[in-house]
Amino acid sequence: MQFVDEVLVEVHAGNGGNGAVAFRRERYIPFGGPSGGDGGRGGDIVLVADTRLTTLLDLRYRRKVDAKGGENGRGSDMYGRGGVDLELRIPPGTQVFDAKTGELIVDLATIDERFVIAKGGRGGRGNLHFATSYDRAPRRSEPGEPGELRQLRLELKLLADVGLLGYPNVGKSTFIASVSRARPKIADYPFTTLVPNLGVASLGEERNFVVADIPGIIEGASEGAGLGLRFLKHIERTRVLFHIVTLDPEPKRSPGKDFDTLMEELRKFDEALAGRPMIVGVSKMDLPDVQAALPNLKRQMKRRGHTVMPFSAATGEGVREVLEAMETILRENPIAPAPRNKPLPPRNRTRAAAEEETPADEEEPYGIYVKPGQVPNDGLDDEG
Ligand SMILES: Nc1nc2c(ncn2[C@@H]2O[C@H](COP(=O)(O)OP(=O)(O)OP(=O)(O)O)[C@@H](O)[C@H]2O)c(=O)[nH]1
Ligand SMILES: [Mg+2]
Repeated sequence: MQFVDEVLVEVHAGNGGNGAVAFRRERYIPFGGPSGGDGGRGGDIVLVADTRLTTLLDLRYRRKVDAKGGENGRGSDMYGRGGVDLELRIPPGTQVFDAKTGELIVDLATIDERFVIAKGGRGGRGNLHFATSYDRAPRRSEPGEPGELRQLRLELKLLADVGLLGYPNVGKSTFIASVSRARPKIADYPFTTLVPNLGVASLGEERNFVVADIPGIIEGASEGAGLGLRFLKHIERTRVLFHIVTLDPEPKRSPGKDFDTLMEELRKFDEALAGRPMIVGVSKMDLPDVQAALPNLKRQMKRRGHTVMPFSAATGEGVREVLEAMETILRENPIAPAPRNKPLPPRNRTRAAAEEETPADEEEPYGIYVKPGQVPNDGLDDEG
């Protein structure tokens, strides 16, 4: 299944029906008077946050959504039927922006929340409303009002409590797999994870929280290197970040440097997100090289104001302590921070991605698009 978390869509609510001009013509009733009914109201477009949805995929191919217009009024005092409201189901956690101004219209973060995003036009009044003592045969009626037309930009920001952060291959997906029923693809190469995964971690009765695993981040991600930074939006609602570092075979890297680079990229994406409470974990503690490097790493991180939590998702060592630390911070921060209220800048596509695209796709600057063959798993459906 494709995971789409950004779309542009135009919504057009139904136009109101026109009011009618008609006169009563019945036997034995001379000068029967006006009988043109009102036009019906145009249908609204209503956004509904539906938990069964985990992506904005449905909207990616719709681009334009129209609600039904109201019927015109008719003679014999008949009113036009109103247009039915059109419900657009979107995953909870979707922010809706005005695509032109960038203004945040609504953040649908509550399950089953509904919001009228485009109001249908009022029906016009028929001539039966315009009779006066001076004018008993008015030829006047009103046209229906047009339905509201809006260009929207939708950004899905997943609902999660804890966000995983780290370079590719540090073991983010292995961690989420070890603490939840999420079964993301895990492999010994960078960018194994292409879409976010959610998992519910449990510390026992009623002590559950949702962890979000996102693709790895590398130096230059803010300029589009690797998979870029756009997936960071999926941890914007989290209350604590779990930043994982470890020793990497790449000689130019070190855990301390990786940490600084990633924090710099994080700040470029969103200062507020970089200031979130953070736990720093050192993964793969079952490996002797990592054990040997730990004392030095502890000193390095201490200088940066962090105590590290060593763990191994392979053996389970230290994992419970990490979950307890997460839970403590969650308890101290009961309210989920609001994600930022500005849309992401237009996508800075890599050349490879641009080359793969068809010309028709080129008009569409937004949207993360993962080919079915590249998707490592069902993404969010995995969550138990
Ligand atoms: N020895 C050991 N290897 C681990 C541990 N955790 C992860 N690995 C290995 O490290 C490699 C990368 O693990 P992933 O979980 O895919 O890493 P990731 O951070 O999700 O990587 P991306 O999705 O590419 O960003 C895999 O080969 C894992 O088996 C661990 O605790 N011990
Ligand atoms: Mg991964």
